[in-house]
Amino acid sequence: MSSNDPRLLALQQALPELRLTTEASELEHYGRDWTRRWTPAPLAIALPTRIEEVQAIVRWANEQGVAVVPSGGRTGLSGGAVAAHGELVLSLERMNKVLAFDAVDRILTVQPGIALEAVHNAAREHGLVYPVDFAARGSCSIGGNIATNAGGIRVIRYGNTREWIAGLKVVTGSGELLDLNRGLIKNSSGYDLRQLLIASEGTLGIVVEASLRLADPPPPTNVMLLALPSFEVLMQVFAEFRSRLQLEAFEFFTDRALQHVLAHGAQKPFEELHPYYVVTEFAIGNEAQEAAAMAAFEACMEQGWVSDGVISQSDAQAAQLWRLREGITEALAPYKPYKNDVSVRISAMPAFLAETQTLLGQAYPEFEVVWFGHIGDGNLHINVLKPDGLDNDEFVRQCEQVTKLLAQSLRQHAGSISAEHGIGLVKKGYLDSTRSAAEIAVMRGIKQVLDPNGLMNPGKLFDP
Ligand code: 2HG
Ligand code: ZN
Repeated sequence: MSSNDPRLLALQQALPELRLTTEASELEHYGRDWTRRWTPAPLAIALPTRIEEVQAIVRWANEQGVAVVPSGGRTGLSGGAVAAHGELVLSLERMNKVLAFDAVDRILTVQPGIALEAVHNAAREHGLVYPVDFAARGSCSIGGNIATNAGGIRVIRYGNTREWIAGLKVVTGSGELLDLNRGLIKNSSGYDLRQLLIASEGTLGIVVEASLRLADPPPPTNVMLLALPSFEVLMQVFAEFRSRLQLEAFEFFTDRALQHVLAHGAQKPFEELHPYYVVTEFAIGNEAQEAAAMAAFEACMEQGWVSDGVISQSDAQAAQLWRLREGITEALAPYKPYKNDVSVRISAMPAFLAETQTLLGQAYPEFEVVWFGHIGDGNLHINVLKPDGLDNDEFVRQCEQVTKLLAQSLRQHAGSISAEHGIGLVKKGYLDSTRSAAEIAVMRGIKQVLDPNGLMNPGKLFDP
C-alpha cells in the first residue's frame, strides 16, 4: 500500500498481513458493479482472509468514521456494491473456500466470496445440488447472492436464495460476530436474524460464512422453446404447462431480445420470426411426464397460443436453447440499458402486463425497450436501451420519469420495484412504492441497532 492517509496507515499497522490497496486500477475495478453509472472513488480496497480481520476492519471503520462497502462478485445491477464517496471497499474475494460438508444435515458451509458456480460444483461432488441458479453464476459470489436474496431461473421450482440458507455468520456494523441459526431446521426462539440479514444489501453487516442447504438432484429434464403469436396468450400458455408438468423453469423474452442474442453469436431457433418466446424446462422422469409435455404443447397449438416449438434432444441442444434466454443481459450491455426488475403476484400479472405494455409504448416511443423475465414468478425485466449519441445522464433522467409511472402502477397492483436485483442506488427513490412509510421506519430502526454509526454501505437501500 502506497498511501500516506493516516487512517489507512493505522489500519495497516493494526493488521500488517491484510492486503490493502490504493492502486488506481484496483480502486476502479473494485469500486463499481455492472451498473457502470457511477464513477468509482473508494478510499482503498481491503481484501481480508479471516473473520477476525473483517471484525478488526469494521472496528477500525467505527474509530475512524470510514464507511464500508462490502463487495462480492460485483455483478449487481442496482449499484449496491458501488463505492463512489471515499468508502473502504471490503472485498470478500479471498474468502472463497468450501469449509465443510455434513452429509447427514446435507449442509455445505462456505466462505462468502465463493462463486455460485463453485458452490454448484461442490454440491455435485457430494451427489447433491444447490438449486439457486442464474446467468452470472461464474462471477457472482454467494455473499452477494445472500445480500440481495438472489432469485434467477429456477425460483418457480426452488424459491429464492432465502430458502437455502441454513445458517449465517455475520459481522455487524459494530464489529460483533453473530452466529445465526446454526443449521437448525426447527428453531422457534424469537426473531430470525438470519432472514433479516438476507436481502439487507450490506447495510446491516457483512456475511462472513454461510451454511447452505443442499437438495436431491432434479429428475431428468427437457427444455422446450415455444414461439408465441401475442403477448396476451403468455399467461395462458403458462397456466397450461404448469397444470400438466412439473416445471423447473418458465422464462419469456421478446423478438427484440432474441435479435440481440443472435447478433451476439447465438443460433437462430426457427426459420420464421415470432413476436414472443418462452423457454421452459420440465421433468421427464417417466413416460407419463413425456406424454404430458407433448400434450401441453399440442393443447397450446390447438388453441392458437403457440405457433411453433422445439424440444431439446441432447444436453448440448438444451444449453443452446437456454443461451437464447441467458445471453440477453450480456448482449444488451453495450447499449447501457436502463433496467427495471419488477414483480407482482402471478394472479395480477395479466392486468399488470397489459397496463405496462400500454404505459411503456406511450412513454418510450423513441427508445428501444426489451422485455424478458421469469414470468412464472411474476417477475419482469424491462431494459430500455440508450440511443446512440444521447447523453447518459439525460437518458437516465428520461427513463426515471417513466419509472415513476411504473412505480405507481406497481403500487396499485401491490407489486415490488425490485424482484431480485435489490434496491441499491438505482431504485432507492422508488422504495416507497413497495414499502409503507411505517415499514421503512422500522427498517431504519433496525439499521440503527445493528449499525449504530451508519457505516455499513450507507446510501444504499435508503438514505441515512
Ligand atoms: C436475468 O434474469 C437477470 O437474466 C438480469 O436477472 C436481468 O439484465 C437484466 O435486466
Ligand atoms: Zn432475472
